[in-house]
Amino acid sequence: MGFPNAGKSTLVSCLSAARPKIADYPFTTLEPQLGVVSLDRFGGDMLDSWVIADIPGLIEGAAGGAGLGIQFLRHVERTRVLLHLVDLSDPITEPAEAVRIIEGEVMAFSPVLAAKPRWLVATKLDALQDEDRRAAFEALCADRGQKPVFISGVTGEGLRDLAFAVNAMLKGGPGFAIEASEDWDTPRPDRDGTAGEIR
Ligand SMILES: Nc1nc2c(ncn2[C@@H]2O[C@H](COP(=O)(O)OP(=O)(O)O)[C@@H](O)[C@H]2O)c(=O)[nH]1
Ligand SMILES: [Mg+2]
Repeated sequence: MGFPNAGKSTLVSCLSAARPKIADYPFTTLEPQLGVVSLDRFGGDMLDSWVIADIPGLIEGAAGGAGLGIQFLRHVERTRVLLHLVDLSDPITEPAEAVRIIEGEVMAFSPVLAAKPRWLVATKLDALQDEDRRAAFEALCADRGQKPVFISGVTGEGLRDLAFAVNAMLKGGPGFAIEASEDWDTPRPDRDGTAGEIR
């Protein structure tokens, strides 16, 4: 999930054989598209695979019916983890703002979705202009106990790690959650092994 143009369909096309329409204008994706992500593609085991769903972009006001994306959110209520894509090359919207808007819509729309593990994924790393964006994204991730994930559909950077981490998480591993701290006084959202769970 993410804003229109965040790179969602590109990610699906890089990870799977699905070929959703990709274009430099909002709302290219009009209906959810599914793809099978086989780790085979990244040098992993042929038998390890998971399904990714591409959904239309969300915009501010989506929970109230603006745009298209919200109609499809109910289709993703069966997913185990939400990948929230944040376009790091966006010169206008800061990562924190982009995340705040999308999360607000998801929470307003569905407590079921809001309770799911969500991982932030920074996209278009190849087109990053402003290093402050990278630092801001890293800070956001740190706040949530998540390792920062950076990808590029152009260079392919980060795609293999993402494919493996989702696969591992679906098998009960921590995914991108930062390891439980040794400090037992500090409650961690990932203690029970469901990891990636975000406050
Ligand atoms: N430079 C760069 N452009 C990208 C990347 N991923 C997507 N884009 C471009 O961003 C635009 C929107 O991509 P798309 O995947 O359709 O976004 P969606 O609306 O979130 O599905 C298209 O012009 C893509 O070619 C990336 O990793 N790097
Ligand atoms: Mg799309």
